Amino acid sequence: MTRSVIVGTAGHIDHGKSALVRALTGTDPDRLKEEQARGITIDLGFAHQVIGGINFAFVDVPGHERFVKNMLAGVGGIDLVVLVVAADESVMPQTREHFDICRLLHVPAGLVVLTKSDLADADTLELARLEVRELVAGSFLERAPVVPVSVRTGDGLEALRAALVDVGNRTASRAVRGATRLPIDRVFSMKGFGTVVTGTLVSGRLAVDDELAIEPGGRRAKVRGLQVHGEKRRDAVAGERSAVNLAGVEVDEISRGKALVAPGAFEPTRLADATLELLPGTKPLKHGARVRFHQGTAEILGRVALVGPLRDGDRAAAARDAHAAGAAAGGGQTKGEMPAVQPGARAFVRLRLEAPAVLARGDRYILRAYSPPMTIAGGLILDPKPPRTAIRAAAALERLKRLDFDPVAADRAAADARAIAAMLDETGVAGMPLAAVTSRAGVEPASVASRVEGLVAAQQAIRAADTVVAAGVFAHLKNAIVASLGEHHRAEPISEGMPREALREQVFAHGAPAIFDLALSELTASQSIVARDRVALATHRLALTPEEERARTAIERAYRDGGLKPPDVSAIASTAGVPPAVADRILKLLQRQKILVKVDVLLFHDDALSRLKADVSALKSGTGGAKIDVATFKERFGVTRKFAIPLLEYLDRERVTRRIGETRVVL
Ligand SMILES: Nc1nc2c(ncn2[C@@H]2O[C@H](COP(=O)(O)OP(=O)(O)OP(=O)(O)O)[C@@H](O)[C@H]2O)c(=O)[nH]1
Ligand SMILES: [Mg+2]
Repeated sequence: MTRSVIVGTAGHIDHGKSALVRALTGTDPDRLKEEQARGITIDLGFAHQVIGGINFAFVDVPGHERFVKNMLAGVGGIDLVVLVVAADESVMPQTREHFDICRLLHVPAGLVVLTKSDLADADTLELARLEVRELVAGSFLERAPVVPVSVRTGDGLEALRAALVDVGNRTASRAVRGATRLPIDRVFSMKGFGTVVTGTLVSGRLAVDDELAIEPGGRRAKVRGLQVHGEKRRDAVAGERSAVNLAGVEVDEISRGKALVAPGAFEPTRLADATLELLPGTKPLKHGARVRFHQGTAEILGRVALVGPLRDGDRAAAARDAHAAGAAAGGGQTKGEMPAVQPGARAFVRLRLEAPAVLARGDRYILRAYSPPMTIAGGLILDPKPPRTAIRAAAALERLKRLDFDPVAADRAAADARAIAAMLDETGVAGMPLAAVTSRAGVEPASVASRVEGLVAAQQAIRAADTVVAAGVFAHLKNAIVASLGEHHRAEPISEGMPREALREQVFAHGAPAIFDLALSELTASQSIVARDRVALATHRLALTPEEERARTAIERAYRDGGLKPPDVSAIASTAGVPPAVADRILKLLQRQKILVKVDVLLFHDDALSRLKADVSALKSGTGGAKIDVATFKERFGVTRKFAIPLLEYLDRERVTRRIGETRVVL
């Protein structure tokens, strides 16, 4: 299969981005009438071309400062940026802004094209080259090729193709094993097909007939057809721009900013904890500032709450500012200890969004000021479902330091394990379903099991069925079971133990049943408890008071003596001289111990019933024959009809007899 590389253009308005895409692909990415009339790009444009064996998909973005929002929707999924700088104008405001966005989003690779080289003399070209070098110094583009090109004369196009292939060959492929996720950048209706969405498949794979979800909203949709680069396909993998024909949704139910995802893999969220890097040359970012949050193809309004500095150096800058702000306010008190992030500084923040976003740990995002909407910051999502705890506390900062990580590090296992462990500590008895380990902890579905196994082996977590809990929670649960049983035995010494469900309700009502069952079986294996219908401490022995002991003897004797004509339950208390409450307890105990057996509404001594079964069975070989009816039964066992009917039915149930019409056959 040909390798796919997604190339985004970037750069100031009118610097020749669209003209360059057209020269490379033969397709004019400006497809809107208004774009063609005004000669500017307004929305994203797309084109593709195989060059040097690589399938390049171009996402052409607008340079106009008013359309940075659209640029942001296009830049999210790119592998490689072509930073376009007109040789005759050199570096301009949106050259810087687009470059900052690429840097903050950690676009992995790129190159610089000095366009309109035909309009610049050698000195002007050299000046532009110097300014570009200065701009990208110390960044991911520091060593990138800088290629002068003229689409007018065709000069440099061959060199550009060679540079694209060279850089393209070195880009890493995307997370094919990740959960399926396609941020939607276009939605339209196609005659005869219905709803089509397009976007870059940023992780996972897609295939015809897949059942997917559109988030936020949870709308289910089925993939009816698929195209990659204008070619019909059965499936698409991460890193490919795809057009997906969906069954089951209308065009007006979807819009740019939503995402097509594997059901359950991404839980939409309005709250996220993240790192933040404020661009130098911006204003300090105040706690609570209203911002425009951009991730994937979505733009969502929200506010930034500051948790704390990322480094001690950042703290110093913050403290100086707090001091200065206090002095400026006439020496008055400043609220909180960290009123603002300083330009160029980094911090841990909590993002509070005004609408739900589809986020995963490890996502990069961009912030623009609310007004005027300039790009001011970017960062990395650390936790897309943080607990709603206080954020200005030292513990909150410690927590985020524990969650901080490098998403492109070659070995993510350690960071993943740290994150899962931290999240398990917070989820407590509820634990995490394995599916949440993907969305919240940002672990690829294929790696979830091994990450969790690692934590289990390190005795940090316990897994049962599809739930993981912290090892501490599990140890606590086992202690609570033992403590509850101890208390139960003290309070009710003649109970054999607690019913399982009652015990679970008491010690683990909000926990996963599988975890509770695992605790019971571990405690059973270590011979601490005995768990049947009822759960008891292994050391538990029934302890009757002398009064209860007397009652037990009296009641048992009454039933034994009664045989098939047992005493009346209500009469028993008075005849045996036992208080009704005690009699009641003892009757229940004797039934639990299976010394008394309930037949219909009557109680019989087990001995009497055993004897009856033996006697009836014996009829088969005796002279009376193998048949018995109610009258013979009454006579033979000396019981009235009141007892005869339930007893015969009992014998049927016990398979000693079988009823045929009015008589019974002894089996
Ligand atoms: N002489 C010359 N003109 C060029 C060259 N490349 C582009 N142009 C012209 O520059 C103008 C702007 O080109 P576009 O490709 O639309 O610029 P853009 O960067 O896409 O602009 P926006 O998308 O609006 O940001 C057009 O009139 C092009 O014909 C070039 O190499 N030489
Ligand atoms: Mg353009």
